[in-house]
Amino acid sequence: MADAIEAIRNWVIGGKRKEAVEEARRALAAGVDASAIMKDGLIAAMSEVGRRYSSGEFFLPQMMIAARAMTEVIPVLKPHLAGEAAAKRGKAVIGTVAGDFHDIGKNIVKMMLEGAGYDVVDLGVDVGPEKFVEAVQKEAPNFVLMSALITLTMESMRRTIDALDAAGVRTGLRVGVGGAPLTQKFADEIGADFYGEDAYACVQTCNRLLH
Ligand code: B12
Repeated sequence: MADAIEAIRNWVIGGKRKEAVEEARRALAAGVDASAIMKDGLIAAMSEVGRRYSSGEFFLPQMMIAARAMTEVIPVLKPHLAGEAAAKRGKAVIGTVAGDFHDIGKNIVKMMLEGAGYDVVDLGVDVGPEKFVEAVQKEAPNFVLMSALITLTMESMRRTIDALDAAGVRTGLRVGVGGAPLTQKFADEIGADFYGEDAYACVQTCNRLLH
């Protein structure tokens, strides 16, 4: 079981998408838990890729092919992660903030929320404050969820929260933030309602806040 997860992790790090997908299918068929593949296989692979990029062992093309391999394994896991499709719970608007094109984490959060019964309106990547405000006015969601992976783009979260406040749409709306460089401290500083370390924490917090 640990071997299968390690193999998936290594295929993803090496950008071998066909092998990663096949290994994931085999592991699932053998009864390996999909969330363990997600956490210890895929997410761990991306941490290692980030480490190698920082240390100069990897360059952008290697980071890109690893990301593509990860993106292809996710749909294989999806049916096994969705769990009990609960009755519709609430609505969330989600996006990666302005200046930032990383969307793997955001897509996982979206997938987990949908699996837990939420309607999720996905604004995509590079989403500016105005677009978040417009979406809130149009969709009347329970949650606005913002993702950022680059330290510099975290400031877009603050601008978006300020814009939501200025537009007077914050009542009854909970703003959640996440992404690898985020911290609870930063979330508090910018006036977010919550920070989530991972997609599981995000779903749990949304469930708690709705009740
Ligand atoms: C894959 C990757 C890429 C891919 C992105 C593919 C894609 N479609 O997303 C590619 C190769 C395209 C890329 C490009 C770039 N990247 Co990049 N990338 C990464 C890498 C290796 C992994 C990110 C990832 O997908 N992680 C896996 C996911 C699952 O984790 P996650 O996003 O954190 O999400 C989880 C949680 O954080 C949480 N979460 C996420 N969002 C939310 C939202 C809410 C509301 C909540 C509650 C929770 C939550 O739940 C998720 C699942 O559990 C990171 C390294 C790292 N360690 O993060 C660098 C990294 C983020 N990239 C970096 C850089 C510099 C870049 C580039 C600028 C490189 C360049 N020179 O062009 C460009 C950015 C262009 C842009 N403007 O966006 C730097 C950022 C440095 C910094 N301090 O700001 C990093 C840290 C690499 C490094 N070590 O230097 N990148």
